[in-house]
Amino acid sequence: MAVALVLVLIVVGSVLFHVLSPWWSTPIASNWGYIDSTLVITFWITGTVFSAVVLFMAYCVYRFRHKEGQKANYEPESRKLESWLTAFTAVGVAALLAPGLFVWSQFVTVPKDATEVEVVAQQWQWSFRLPGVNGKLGTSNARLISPDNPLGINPQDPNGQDNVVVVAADLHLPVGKPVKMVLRSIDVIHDFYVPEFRAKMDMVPGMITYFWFTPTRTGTFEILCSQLCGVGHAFMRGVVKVDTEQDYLAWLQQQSTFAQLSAPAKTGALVEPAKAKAD
Ligand SMILES: [Cu+2]
Repeated sequence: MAVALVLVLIVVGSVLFHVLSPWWSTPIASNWGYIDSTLVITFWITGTVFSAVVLFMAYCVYRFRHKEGQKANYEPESRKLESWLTAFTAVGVAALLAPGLFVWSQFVTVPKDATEVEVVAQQWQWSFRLPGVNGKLGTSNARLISPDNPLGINPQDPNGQDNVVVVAADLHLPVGKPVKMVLRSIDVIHDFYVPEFRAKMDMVPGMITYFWFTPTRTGTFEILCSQLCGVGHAFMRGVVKVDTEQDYLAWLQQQSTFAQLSAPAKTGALVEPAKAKAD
């Protein structure tokens, strides 16, 4: 009797903890409401099955408790019961997986008007690269990384010259515009994660991974690394600021391009006035 009661209390406690818990998702700031819906569906299915199984256990513990002179039937096989359990489990697992597959297909199908933004991870900081006027990021290679070229941008590629380089500083994005996040790592596996965007993706050395999203509200959001990447992992934090179009352009004006960053070192000359920084 006591065991059955404990099992019932575990179910009631778990459901109450879920409903009353203060630890819930941060308010969403992207178009990925579908990811929240998928999580809610998963909670409903796993919660229902968990409650049903544990309550059934409690019922059995109580109903078939030890009684003097009572002997259990031995029934090793039940085709009917096995068919039911197989069908029920198959439907449950399909219902858990199917919504995720739909969301995943949208997550990696980038809209044509999305702007590419590159994120480069390294132990233990975040850097970013934005395209110039032609909207293209130049090619890059980890072998080209040097103190003057921290992201390894190919100096021979004309598309790379006007790329905006932001090393170990905040990333700004304009609100309401789709962005394709192109992810690279230059040492170990990291993972770009902004909880409010409901989006995360591993960054693997030697590979370029990506996802897309549209920021839906302005604000300051924290970037976390979601892969244990060494002793500084916990301090690998960054900031994304989602700005109005006007604020975003003002910020962009103050950033340096790859050509500006590499020119003084090569020629010893100042950058051209037309390309000079606003400050
Ligand atoms: Cu990391």
